[in-house]
Amino acid sequence: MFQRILVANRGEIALRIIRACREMGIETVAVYSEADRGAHYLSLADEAWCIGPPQALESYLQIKRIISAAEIGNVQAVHPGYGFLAENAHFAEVCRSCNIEFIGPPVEAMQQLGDKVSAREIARKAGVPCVPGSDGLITDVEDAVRIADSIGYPVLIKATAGGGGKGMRVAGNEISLRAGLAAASAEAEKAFKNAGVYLEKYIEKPRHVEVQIIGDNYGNVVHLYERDCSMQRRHQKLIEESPAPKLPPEVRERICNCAVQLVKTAGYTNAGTCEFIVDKNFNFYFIEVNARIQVEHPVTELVTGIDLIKQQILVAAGEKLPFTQADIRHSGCAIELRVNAEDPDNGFRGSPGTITRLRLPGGPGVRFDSHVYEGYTISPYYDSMIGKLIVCKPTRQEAIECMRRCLHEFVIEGIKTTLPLAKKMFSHADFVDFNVDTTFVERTF
Ligand code: MV4
Repeated sequence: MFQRILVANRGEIALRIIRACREMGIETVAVYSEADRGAHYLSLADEAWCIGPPQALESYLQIKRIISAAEIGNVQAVHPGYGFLAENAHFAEVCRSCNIEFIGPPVEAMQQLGDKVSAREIARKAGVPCVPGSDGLITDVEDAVRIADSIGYPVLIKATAGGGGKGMRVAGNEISLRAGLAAASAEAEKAFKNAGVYLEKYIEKPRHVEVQIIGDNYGNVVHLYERDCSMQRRHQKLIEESPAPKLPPEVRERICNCAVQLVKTAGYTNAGTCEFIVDKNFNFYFIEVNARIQVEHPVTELVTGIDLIKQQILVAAGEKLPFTQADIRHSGCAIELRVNAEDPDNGFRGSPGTITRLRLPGGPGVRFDSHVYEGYTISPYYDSMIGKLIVCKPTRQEAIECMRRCLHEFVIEGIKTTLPLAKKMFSHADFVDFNVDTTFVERTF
């Protein structure tokens, strides 16, 4: 087992990893930028090293600085968290070449599944339903027109190196397809240094359902059931929950088993998420793999009782999974609300600043994962999420009532937050009845 782990991240996920390590008797080395100097979570690590100025590109994204901190800190492994370098195959390679374990999937699996076209090929090989579309990258516009004619408009042009909605364009007819291909390619080249694009039939108003999986280095892969993430705005998830409401049991079973088949075929190990879209007839289609731990992992932890961060560390240290699929029980309903320092009355623009008053909710089944405290200053340099409020109750109705009670108690002053929007979402009949899809939030609020 590792004696020391470097936490190559910041904020709530850094704190989450520090906490898991402490419970496992593993020491932690934290890294921080000038903007994060003095944050209380750093004092919970055994050591903390400044790796640069506030800009992420000069600090948290600087591979050589992270590796230097790992060397100085004399660690055996690095946990990348999510975002930053978490899905950077080169970083994983550099770690392993420096004899430092990267707590995540093998480099090859990360590369294969990180490329959306190759992920689709692996899905097809694994017998996992994919959206009808092009077999590979679009190399010739006339080909694309032929494919679009056969699958029918509207089609989605997607960047193979993209993901999470980046580099996607809808084309409603041949003219917009021709224009869209050129624009999407140029955008992809600029954003990802990879102009490759592919086509998919555009599934209108889908639900977004993702399956948590974890695999060890001995070929054991289990799923930890699904999460519905349809409540999102501009590809930023706001609410995630498990189980996915109103999903027929046999669809649930199939979608979870597809995720296991897919990652087994890819030789993927450690924690990951297979993302699907589900149409109104409950047909589901594989979209992409997120080769990292995700923001919303607590939802799964609460309904399965499994500590995903600890399992990641155990798997990276070469342990077998301590459970089989038959051991995994899903019980209750967990709902997560992301709390962002944004101003809903001003286009959700960031609202950094100092928290002058903080009153947290609590009680049975309430968890708040956050690094903030009264007097903490939210930096403008990073993601606006300041914490996640997760509730777990026997039924969805009770979970919603509990979330409403928490929102009634929750006080954050000194900055604008999305709490007022959250109160509206949890009181909206369509959300309570779960008549929602990925366009609901933008349509309704
Ligand atoms: C789609 C889709 C509909 N049809 N693909 C968005 C980012 C990535 N997670 C995959 N995404 C989607 N892929 C096809 N063929 C719908 C989504 C989607 C979405 C699209 C637009 C606006 C919000 C969305 C939220 C979740 C998924």
